[in-house]
Amino acid sequence: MRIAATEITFCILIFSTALISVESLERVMAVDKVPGRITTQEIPMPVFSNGTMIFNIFTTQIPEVNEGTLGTSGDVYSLPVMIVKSGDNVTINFYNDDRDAGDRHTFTINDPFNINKDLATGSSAGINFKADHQGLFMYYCTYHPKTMYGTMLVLP
Ligand SMILES: [Cu+2]
Repeated sequence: MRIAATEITFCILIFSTALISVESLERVMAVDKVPGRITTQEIPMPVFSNGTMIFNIFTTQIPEVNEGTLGTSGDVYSLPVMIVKSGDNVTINFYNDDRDAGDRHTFTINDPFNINKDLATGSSAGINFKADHQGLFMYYCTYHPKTMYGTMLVLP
């Protein structure tokens, strides 16, 4: 049986259409896989600020972290995120509630706020400052910076 030229052409057409479809699909998927691609959208930020924001932050520990075996402390802050508005008067009540007597912890933010409160076990302090710089700022403990940190977002 002889295959007509039109049938071959038809088969090639079907095959190439399928290839184009797969190629197009991959291209679309590749676009979505581009690393670092940023899409923007407006996200409502519920910040109930009346000009004064008060946070209570405790030292705490991730349960079952074996410092000797894992080679890291399990110390963390009870609050990893703070959101305030620019111009807010911020009060942070910081409590060193560590179970191990003698473990010091700090609440530290570098420039432009330059806060560094160093507390012994069982002590607490109130930290007051004005959120007069917008942006995202890290806070951390100088003794346990690998595990004990958080971010403060100061909205416009
Ligand atoms: Cu610490």
